[in-house]
Amino acid sequence: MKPEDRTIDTASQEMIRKAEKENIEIVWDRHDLMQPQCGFGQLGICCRICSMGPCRIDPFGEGPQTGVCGATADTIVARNLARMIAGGAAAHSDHGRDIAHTLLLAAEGKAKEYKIKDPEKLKAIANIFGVDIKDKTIEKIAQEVGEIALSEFGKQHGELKFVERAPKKRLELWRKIGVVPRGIDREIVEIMHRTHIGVDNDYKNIILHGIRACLSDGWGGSMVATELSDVLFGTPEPIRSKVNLGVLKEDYVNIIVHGHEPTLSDIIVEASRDPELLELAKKQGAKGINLAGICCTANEILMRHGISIAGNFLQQELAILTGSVELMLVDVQCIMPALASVTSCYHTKLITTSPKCKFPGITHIEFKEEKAFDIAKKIIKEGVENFKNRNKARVEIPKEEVDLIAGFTTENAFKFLGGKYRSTYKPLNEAIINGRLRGAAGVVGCNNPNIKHDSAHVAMVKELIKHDVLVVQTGCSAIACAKQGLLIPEAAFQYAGKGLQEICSAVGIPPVLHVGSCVDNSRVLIILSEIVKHGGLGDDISDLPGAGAAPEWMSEKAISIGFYFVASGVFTVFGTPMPVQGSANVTNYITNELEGIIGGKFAFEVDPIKAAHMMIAHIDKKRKDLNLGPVMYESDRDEKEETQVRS
Ligand code: SF4
Ligand code: MSK
Repeated sequence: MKPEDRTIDTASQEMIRKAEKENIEIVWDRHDLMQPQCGFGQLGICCRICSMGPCRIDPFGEGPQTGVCGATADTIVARNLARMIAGGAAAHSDHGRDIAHTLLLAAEGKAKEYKIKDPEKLKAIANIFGVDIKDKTIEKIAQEVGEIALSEFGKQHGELKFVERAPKKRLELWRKIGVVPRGIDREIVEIMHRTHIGVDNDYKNIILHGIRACLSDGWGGSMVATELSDVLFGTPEPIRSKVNLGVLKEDYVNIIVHGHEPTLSDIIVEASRDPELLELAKKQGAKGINLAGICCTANEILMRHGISIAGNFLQQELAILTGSVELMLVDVQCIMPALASVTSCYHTKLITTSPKCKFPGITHIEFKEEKAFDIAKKIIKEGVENFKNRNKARVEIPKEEVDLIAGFTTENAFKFLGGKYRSTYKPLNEAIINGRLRGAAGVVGCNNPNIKHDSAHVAMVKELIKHDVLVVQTGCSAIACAKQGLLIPEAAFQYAGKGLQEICSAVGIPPVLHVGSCVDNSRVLIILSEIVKHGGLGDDISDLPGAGAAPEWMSEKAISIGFYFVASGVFTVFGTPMPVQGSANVTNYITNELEGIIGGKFAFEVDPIKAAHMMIAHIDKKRKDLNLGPVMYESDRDEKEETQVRS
């Protein structure tokens, strides 16, 4: 397959060619070698939960229709799906737990490099948690908030505290159907119990518990991660930066952070500016230290410090292939095991930093909050000293680097729509009500070599904004669209419908708003709740003219995110289908019946334009249900499209 068929990103195409030339195996080669991929796995009908198996159901109805224990395709598919939710919710939530732990250490003075950067947000969370802040120091409040946040993970009874932020009607519905999470860890453990051999055999019952667990991610673990990160590292504000492999610099020491957690990377930013290290870099013949990121660690330090992004998930090996990276340090999640072999083809040092993520034979410098700055400096020093080992003849850095604006949040995103001085969702609601905006959509998630890299994100988002749908993004999807220039205000003139264009030009925002990393999908839940709260668009999230999508998803975290959006009332389209189609009942349940139960449902559609139109149709239906008038300028667009077709 040609590089142009692998990715739409020209910088990535260049590096794929380099990999071919240098005979270095990368993700697309391994994906080719894996063909044909296991059909039983794709349909979700293989089970290896106990050692009477592994079992598999014959999808053609000719062979076995149950496992050795008698489990049907419905049970097997639902169990596998629930375990994927558990994996995703666990990853996000463990991230949240670590941030809460850091907050506590900072409050107790045990992690001196961390300060409370947003005391106002801390107080707001204290209020939600029921902490009396009167006459208390910020540190004392932080300590109490940290303790409560940590206790949310092990809580056995009651309800998670953040569910109170959902619209009243939504919370009542969750209570009625018994899916309000009690404790974050509890719901994840219960998935593992229910899906053990011989426990829950009712696919609907299994999925409903999956919903309880994913809500403990979105309205629990992920929300703890986002909110407490804002408290510790500062709530982002809109900020300009650059994206794509061209951000790597030929004459600088290039250091890449990759993974998800901001705890170390935030300190790495500070350490990379340390005069002693900069001096050392100069002594090595470099002009300085250039920090860039991959995946969501990148999004975290982009949002708060404007650090450039080298690329998204499928570019992690390609960054190494530039031959210009002295050091890649990784924390947790989405870190390909293949990095060990790709870095071994260059001078690049790979360093793991989390006790949860090690590679055989790879240097591990364990991160400890108590000594954060010293450890960050030690890691950067390794990179700086490695500059002399760079083989200049093998350096090839693509020129692509594109401007973007990131740093939108629940607090600031719509302040802009209301003018600079008002932090209110009213103008946004009014724009939807008067039809200048059709609605809003969240387009999030990963890359996946099953789909041409970045193509689905970009095509879908362009189609949505063309139809006056304001798009909010997180994760690798935001990076994909940033690389194509969609995250700058000027993009509105080129790609957006006239209504969205008017709004973007009036307030100077891009038509596509970057709201952060994977855990920051929790910001979207709060944005949706705020829109409901401000009125005029129904009284539940499921009433809103909105939709969600993960067009190139690949991780279990994406499944958990998808489920918590559906469980919050959002119609959500996934690109490649989830591995459920081996059970017609489970497929029908999550893509159809669930809507009658919880107000949201899934659809699977690989074609991003068709998927965008499914979202637009859903938004239009919600507009109609709300008795909203027509979308402004719709007839102009129809005319323009007709003219384009005629010419
Ligand atoms: Fe087979 Fe049942 Fe064991 Fe799964 S739990 S491996 S279906 S016997
Ligand atoms: S990093 S989970 S590939 S979005 Fe958050 Fe990207 Fe998906 Fe990882």
